[in-house]
Order: sequence, then structure tokens, then C-alpha cells
Amino acid sequence: MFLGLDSSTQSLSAILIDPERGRILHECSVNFGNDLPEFGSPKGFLPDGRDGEVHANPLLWLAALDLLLGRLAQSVDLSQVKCIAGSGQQHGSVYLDDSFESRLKALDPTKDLATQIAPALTRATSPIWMDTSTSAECAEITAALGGPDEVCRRSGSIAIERFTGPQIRRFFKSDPAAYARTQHVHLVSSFLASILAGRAAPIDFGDGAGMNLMNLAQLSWDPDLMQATAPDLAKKLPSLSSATRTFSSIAPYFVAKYQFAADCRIAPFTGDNPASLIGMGAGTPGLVVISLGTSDTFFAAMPEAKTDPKGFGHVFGNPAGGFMSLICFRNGSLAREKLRDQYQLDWSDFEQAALTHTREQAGRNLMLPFFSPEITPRHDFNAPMLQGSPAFESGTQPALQVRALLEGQFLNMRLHSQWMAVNADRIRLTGGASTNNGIAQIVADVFQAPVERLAIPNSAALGAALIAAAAGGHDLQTLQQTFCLASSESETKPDPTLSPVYQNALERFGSLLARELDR
Ligand code: ADP
Ligand code: XUL
Repeated sequence: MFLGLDSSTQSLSAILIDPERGRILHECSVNFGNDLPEFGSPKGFLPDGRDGEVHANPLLWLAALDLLLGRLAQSVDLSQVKCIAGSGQQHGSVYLDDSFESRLKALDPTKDLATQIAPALTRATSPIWMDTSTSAECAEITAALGGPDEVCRRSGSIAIERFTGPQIRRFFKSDPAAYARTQHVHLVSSFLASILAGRAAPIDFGDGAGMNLMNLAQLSWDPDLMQATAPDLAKKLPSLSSATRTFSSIAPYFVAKYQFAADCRIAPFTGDNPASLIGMGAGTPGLVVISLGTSDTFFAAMPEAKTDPKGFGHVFGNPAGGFMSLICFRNGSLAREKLRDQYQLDWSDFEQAALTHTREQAGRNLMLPFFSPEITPRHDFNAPMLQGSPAFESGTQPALQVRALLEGQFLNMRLHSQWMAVNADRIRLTGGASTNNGIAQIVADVFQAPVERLAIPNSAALGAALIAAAAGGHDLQTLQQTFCLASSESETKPDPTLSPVYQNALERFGSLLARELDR
């Protein structure tokens, strides 16, 4: 058996596979808000951030790991697991002192992980991908490198607020003493892999590219980017590695506590999006994936590294080799939830609003669907903007709002993905909101492409399980062909008569957005 873990914004999930029989053996998940309410993070992050800061408690991720493995050990014989791989929400960082490695080596199975690791933290909370607080640091890094194009040429992205480098710089500037005490800066992914291995884990090329610190061409830390970010960073960053090469056996803590075999291997963890690329069977170019989790993302494997001239898109390492491109939208599920709660709706109302009156209402009313600061396009929105019929603008018909919100989200996605020049003639949809048939229909209509879904909506955990099997000697391409099949019944076809309607809506949406950004 091979185990894949995914530590995302709101939950930690596990998928166990048997690659020889092509079977998924077990799935389970811990929801941070519901299962661990004592951390005061109903959506996985701390709700009281200021000045654009969004942080999470890294001990929550450790408590979730103990809880999840305890549940798994009750249903599965974990001694059969040959290798574990995983993924984490991207960009988030964990800061630890020089006691981290000795604490890892001395983990006592009669105690929990969070209590034993807590004293090693030099920063109590971890900035995560939703954080927009580092504009000044992005400007400083950009200036030191001689402009945004140079940062992008080296790292695959211009300096980006949520990326780890600017976040490290903000920490160094705000608390230089704690930064000086920091011996290890980990990503969420490499932090969790370190815990499982009982020693410092490397960062993989997929997640490493989301830091504004890795040189894409050389797949190594870039000395000039490190110097522009914070002093002595080279000593604090882990090494870099491919995700499909194991680096350690599992720590004795997990053998004693959850009955893993002592020779169970650990592979470096990657980011949730690179793992999802594999879990969707899109590791080789040809398929576009839209992931609707807490964030909405649009990504695809790339034949060659190509960067976004406007600076919204990113290039990350592809765990199958080569690169992937990705665009991230911050107003994803949480924006849909805001509207749902504002009108006291449920998800079936969303389905209905999207599936009925399609022809009459399609593309008529426009919503800039941003309830809070957005990443693509980067702007401090604080409420959606409406343009359309009086009933729509006055908000008296919730179904019109829902339709316009969903259309607005995917028009914005279509507008900002044009630079990738990928052929979106088939789209695969994943993430929590992908089970909604109404949302799938709007995606198909706005992009004018058939939409497929796989049986497993958690593609990041599945991707991690496939990476674990690849690290254990199985062929990644064959694994994707076996596990990532879209059933033909799951296909949602676009309505071709709506093609000109959405072409027109795209142009009007683009003008409305440009006007708003200019104000
Ligand atoms: P993450 O991986 O970022 O933690 P998930 O992929 O698990 O997130 O997605 C969680 C989100 O899915 C929830 O915030 C919720 O808004 C959304 N969701 C779940 N079910 C539905 C549904 N039927 N329709 C629309 N959205 C849904
Ligand atoms: C990608 C991004 C998010 C996080 C959380 O750049 O910021 O998608 O990975 O899922």
C-alpha cells in the first residue's frame, strides 16, 4: 500500500492505494474547524489577521496528523504501507530553532506531536497563501534584483505577496531577533515531511518554485534572490529535491504509535496544486485542470517554462518532471459561501440557479466577484461590483446573484488564463466545489469546453498517493492512466449556442474590470 496525505487550508486528508490492483483502499479526512475546534480556526486559519495578514497555527497541522493517523490505524493495517508522500497548501512557512532536529529524533510516542514540537517554533504562527501583507517587501526584493522581469525570469513569478520569500523578509524586518534564532524555514509540505521522517526534509521543485527563491533554470536556491530576501538564508533553507525520490525511513514515533513498518519510506512532500496535477492525470501536457478548493486555481503541465507577462500566473515544478503553469484566485469557495450565507441559500440553490433559465440569463448580468482582496487581478476589493438589470442590481432575486457570481468567477479565470495559450478543449474539474453540477455547467459554458470529473474529488491526496507509489518504483505515467479515469457519465457538455454570448460577456467583463482597477 502507498499513502498520500494532503494538508490543505481547511483539512488534512489521506488516500491509501494498491497500485498493483489499481484500487483505492481507504480515504479519510480531518476537518480543522470541526474536528479541532480548540484551535479557534473554523476555516483552518486564524480569523483575526490585520493589515492583510492571514496566519495559521502550525500546531493545528500536527494535531490533525496525530488525529488522522489514529483514525487510519483503527481501520487499516499501516504496517503494509511501503511509502508515504504528501502535499501541503502552498507558500505557507514554518520557523524553527536549532532544537528542531533533536526534538524530531527524540519524539516520545506516549505524548503528542504538537506538545513536543511547540518549543522549537521561533514564530508562533505561520503566514499562509491568503496573506496579502507583504507589498513593501515585494517592492524591495524587486528593486534589489533590478525589476519584476528579472525576478520572474529567475523564479517563474514576479515577487508575490503570499510567496514565501517576501513573507520571510517581513518576519526578518519585524522581529530580527526571532529571525536570527531561526535555524530552519520550512514550507507546510516540508515541515510535515520532516515530522514523519524524524529529520529535516528537503523541499521539492514543485512547492519550492512558489517561494520567489528558487532558480527555475538551475533548480537550486538563487543566491541573489536569497540575499535580497533576508540574511543567512542559505543556512536556513532545506535542500531541494525531486518529489519522487525518497529521502528517509519513517520516524520511530509513528512505528510505535500507529504500527507503521520501520522500513516505510518517506518521499519529499510537494504543493497541493502540483500534487493535484498528478492526481488529475494531467502530469503530461494536454489537459487543463480547474481546482475549486478554498482557492480556485487553473493549471496545466507545460511543454516548456513560459511566464505570464502581466505577472499574475506562475511556473512551478511538475512532480512528473518539467514544469506546470498556475493561476490562483483568492475569491474562490469563501466568496461562494459569502453569497450563499448572505441570501440564506444552500448548495442545491446554487445548482438550480446555474442550471435553470440558462439561455435567457446567460452572460446578461455582470458581477466582479470579489468579496475580499484578490490575487488575480491583484487589488484590494472589499465588495463585489454589479452591472445589469434593476432586479439584479437591487439584489432582490438571489438566483441572479448566484449565476452572475459563478459567471464572473469563470469569466475572470478565462480572461487571466489567455497568456498560457493552452488549448482548453477539455477541462478537468476538482476540489470541494467540483461536485456541484451547476458550477460544472457554468465552467463548460464559459470556456466552451467539455468538463470532466474524476470519482475522487480530492485530487491532491490522490496525487500524493501516486507520487508515493512512483517513489516506491512504480511508473507515474501508468499510475495516472490507471487511477485518473474520467467516467463518460460525468462529462458536462457546453451549450455551443452560448459561445457568442460568453465572448460578448468576456469583453464587457474585461472593460468593467479595467475601469474598476483604474479608479
Ligand atoms: P481545501 O482543499 O482548500 O481545504 P476543498 O477542496 O476541500 O478545500 O473544498 C472545500 C470547499 O468546498 C468548502 O469551502 C465549500 O465551500 C466547498 N463546497 C463543498 N461542497 C460544495 C458544493 N456542493 N457546492 C459548492 N461548493 C462546495
Ligand atoms: C497557489 C495558492 C493556493 C494554495 C492553497 O498558488 O496559493 O492554491 O496552494 O490551496
